[in-house]
Amino acid sequence: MLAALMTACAGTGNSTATGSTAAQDSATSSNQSAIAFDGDGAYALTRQQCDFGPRVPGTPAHAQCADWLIHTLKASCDTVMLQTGTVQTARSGKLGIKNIIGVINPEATKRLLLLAHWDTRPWADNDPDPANHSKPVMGANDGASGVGVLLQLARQLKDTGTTLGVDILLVDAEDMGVDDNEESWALGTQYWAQHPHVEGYKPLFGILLDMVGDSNATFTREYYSTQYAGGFGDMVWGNAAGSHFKNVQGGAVTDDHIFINRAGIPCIDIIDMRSDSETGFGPRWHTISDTMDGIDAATLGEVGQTLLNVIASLEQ
Ligand code: 1BN
Ligand code: ZN
Repeated sequence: MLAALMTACAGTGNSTATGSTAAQDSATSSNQSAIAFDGDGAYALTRQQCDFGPRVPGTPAHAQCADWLIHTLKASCDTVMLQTGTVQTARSGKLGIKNIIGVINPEATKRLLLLAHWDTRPWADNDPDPANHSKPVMGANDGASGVGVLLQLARQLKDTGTTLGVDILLVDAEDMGVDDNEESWALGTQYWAQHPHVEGYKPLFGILLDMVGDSNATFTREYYSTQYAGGFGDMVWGNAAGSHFKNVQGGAVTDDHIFINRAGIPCIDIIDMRSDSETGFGPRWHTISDTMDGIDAATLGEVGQTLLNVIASLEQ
């Protein structure tokens, strides 16, 4: 089921951004946008999600946060859609999911897909204390951070206007997976890939944000992103804003972008991976410590600024 919920507030004109190149798949030069991304705004939007509590699918906090996400996107996007569906989880049977899509400039043929998962993991099964393994993760970083950046970005694009078509896809049920079962992850994205919100949907490429808020984040080049969409990765890292971005090859992760790529849309993952940790991620990953205490507005700011730079580059 797909419902167009609201039409409001078209883009208001040309961006004030300046930049150098416009190549879609091979540009590596930096393109500093004239628009400054507001990391504090993204921080506040990340906190607002956490204020609902863990957003575990099927819980009241999840339903309340969905309503808030739709409401918040409506203020910035031309159209907001709610996609509902049913998926099969590895551990807890069938599950109703909600994917939320904010569309900016629906008439534009040149489009960019930006996505993040908004659900949180039901089990903090990487917590150092086994007594916490059945507790839910707050998901300040793993969930809310990527969404916070995208909500703030949409807000700023509404203010400045853009000629680019931008689709913000907030996917559900990314984090219900189990070890050694790739298909048990990214259930909302797998559903969307089978039922895209627009028939024949074909953006230039996609950018997934996952765990983009930690003060010690390192954004290296994720393996599958390079395999499927390396040229777009060159472009994004060529526009990267700040020291958390490292233009070196990093590890591989089973994340939403895999299923977007399999659907024929090149997609990269901006994700905080740590080569020096056993899990491959930061110490708060899938623990009860993934709270706002670990979130840094400056890191969110670098990621948002990078997206604004990419958008300015594509507008040329
Ligand atoms: C990312 C954040 N992921 C889950 N939370 C994806 C993932 C899947 C990471 C399998 C490790 C293993
Ligand atoms: Zn997770």
